[in-house]
Amino acid sequence: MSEQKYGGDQIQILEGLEAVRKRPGMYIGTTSSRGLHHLVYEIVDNAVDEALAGFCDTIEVTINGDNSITVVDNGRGVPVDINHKTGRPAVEVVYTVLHAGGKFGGGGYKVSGGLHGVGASVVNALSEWLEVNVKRDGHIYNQRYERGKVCYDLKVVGDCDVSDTGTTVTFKPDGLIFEETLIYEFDVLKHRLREMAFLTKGIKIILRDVREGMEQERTFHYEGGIKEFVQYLNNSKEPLYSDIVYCEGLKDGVQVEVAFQHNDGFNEVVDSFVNNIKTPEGGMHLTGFRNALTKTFNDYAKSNKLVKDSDPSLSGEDIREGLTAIVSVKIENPQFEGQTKQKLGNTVARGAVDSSSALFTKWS
Ligand code: 0RA
Repeated sequence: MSEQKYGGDQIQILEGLEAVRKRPGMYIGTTSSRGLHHLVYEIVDNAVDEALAGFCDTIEVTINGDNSITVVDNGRGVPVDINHKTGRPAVEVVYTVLHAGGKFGGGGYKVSGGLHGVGASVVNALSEWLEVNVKRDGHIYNQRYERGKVCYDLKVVGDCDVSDTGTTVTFKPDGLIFEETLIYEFDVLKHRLREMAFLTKGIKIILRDVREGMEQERTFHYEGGIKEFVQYLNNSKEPLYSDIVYCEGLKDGVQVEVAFQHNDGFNEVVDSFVNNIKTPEGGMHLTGFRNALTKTFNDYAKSNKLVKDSDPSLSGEDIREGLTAIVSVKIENPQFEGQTKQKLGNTVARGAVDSSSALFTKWS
């Protein structure tokens, strides 16, 4: 274990991660199989943020033989320079300080869901061990942590081409925390990683299982983003028209994307996301979409004389019969610190509400 001498800052840091180990549920919801899988999404989220910032296009996720997970991205690499507030390398701060989100470099376009920057340290706290390798400036840097504690100072373990950059994180979830199971399920990861790829057009996410007898690999890459998501959801259905309707807009720092297509069935399948997180309870971003859709169809029908002015309006339910739609809202740089995920989600959703309703009203 660590030979390191800890100053005041370091002691505070360890207490921070100790809090995560004492009450893991507060940070990842549950320590069941669901929580175990959640760790992967947190690490992938950080790479997705790097992709949204425009610096990364490929993320590889591997389930290793010992049920540890490796996530590789080809972004800029987590910064390794000294963070002046703590006197430690930025990468160490990212993995060992609970509220390191969006603090380094600044100006990052961070919208992906999850714990917004604290995710990496939460995963570290809940892992028996975690190792990070950063390729940056022609060097390969490495550091290892055990149950959140630094094992040795960040060190250079090799060289690489200056153009070769990225971050590799390998972690083994802690059996002291995840008492139900430590076994990863390929299909569970597959489902969420595919969703992440649909929601982040252009990104390539590769999922690989190298456990003996379970070897398999899937690649998710959708240039059409949520348009392809709708196509996928309508795959086994009979669409009423061949084009998938798609629109996007940016207003007040909120990016809104909508894709939809009707099929000949009766069911309405409308999934909504805020910062890549599904919002099954809906919210005003969904209400805004529904109202806009109803108004647009009615206005079109009237102005093209498809219905008489004296006819009653088509109801929302009529218009949504057989509708498959994805509504995805992304909010830039929400400034949250040390808040629980639920509070964060609520605040994000509230922000989305105001801006996206206004936007939808304008479109319709
Ligand atoms: C440059 C600056 C910042 C982060 C990164 C690169 C970066 C972070 C991660 C995490 C996983 N992969 C990554 N690749 C690059 C700082 C940006 C900020 O803190 O807002």
